[in-house]
Amino acid sequence: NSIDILSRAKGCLLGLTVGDALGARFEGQAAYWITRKYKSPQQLIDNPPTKEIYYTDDAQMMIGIAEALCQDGCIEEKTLCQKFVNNYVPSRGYARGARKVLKAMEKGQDYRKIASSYFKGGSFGNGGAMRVAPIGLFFYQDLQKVMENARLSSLPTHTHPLGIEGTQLLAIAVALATSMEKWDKELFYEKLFAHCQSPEYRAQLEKAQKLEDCSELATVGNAITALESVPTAIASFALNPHSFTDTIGHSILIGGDTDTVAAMAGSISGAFLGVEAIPQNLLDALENEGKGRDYITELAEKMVGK
Ligand code: 8NA
Ligand code: MG
Ligand code: MG
Ligand code: MG
Repeated sequence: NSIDILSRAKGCLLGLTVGDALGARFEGQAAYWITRKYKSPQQLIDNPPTKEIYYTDDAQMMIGIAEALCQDGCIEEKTLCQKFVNNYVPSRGYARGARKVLKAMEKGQDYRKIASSYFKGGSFGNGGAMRVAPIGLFFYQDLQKVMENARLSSLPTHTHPLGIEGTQLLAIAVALATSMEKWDKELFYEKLFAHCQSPEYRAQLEKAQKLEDCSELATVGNAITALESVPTAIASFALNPHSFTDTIGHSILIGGDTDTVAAMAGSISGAFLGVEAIPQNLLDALENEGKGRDYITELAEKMVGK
């Protein structure tokens, strides 16, 4: 029952988008409030809080990366920034550093300078990682290319080493999920550790690997920083490798940066399980006008040459 690459590509991009769109309804809330109403992932996925769900900056910037890859076959900074700017709609919800950098890009100013100085040492927010999935998908057969293109995709906005490394690790997780036929937890983490550079991420991945139950997921973090969200998304997938519902559901039930953790986890899960694993009611609820469900589906087809 091997899953073909087209289904994985759609699963990856749409998995990210529905994770973002459902998670966005809960962004910034405490787990306590969310779990008062939703007792399980299944309950949450079966009863989305609104009839339609709309994606945020996470999927909007992912679309830019996918478009840039379709155009150039690799990450060219100029193309990528053009795509980010063309797609930029502030009302989708961008963090403050990201807004500054995108504004500078839009005006043709030195965005690199702003990106590296707005926060000391550059941003280590999860904005590089939240959008990177298409790179893991596109280069899944060559992990060196995944690392290099993920780094390049981070640099226009996220220049802090912890921001870049989080972006690379999420891309590697997507690439591994895309190529995996059978779930192998040991191999999955082994390959992630092989691409890990800092003691900070090593410690976080060790914590993630040791988790035995989703009730402990929040201990890895649910924050807006890459270090406290990328390993969480990876863990949510690795704890629920056979269920898209449980992967994004648990990512949301822990509260905090729910749209982003669910987007990242959803992209990994969708790449492993294929689009058929995404609950139909969520796909039906996803916005479809403009660059919505159908457009993202076409992007996935283009990315794998179908
Ligand atoms: P970013 O680069 O502004 O970083 C996000 C946040 O991380 C910053 O606002 C800071 O609080 C913190 N941060 C990053 N680097 C540093 C540093 N060197 N020193 C101190 N603090 C730092 O933006 P981003 O693109 O990384 O953010 C991604 C997040 O923004 C995602 O959660 C995404 O969903 C979105 N977001 C949107 C809203 C909204 O308005 N709806 C709210 C939160 C997050
Ligand atoms: Mg968002
Ligand atoms: Mg289930
Ligand atoms: Mg977020």
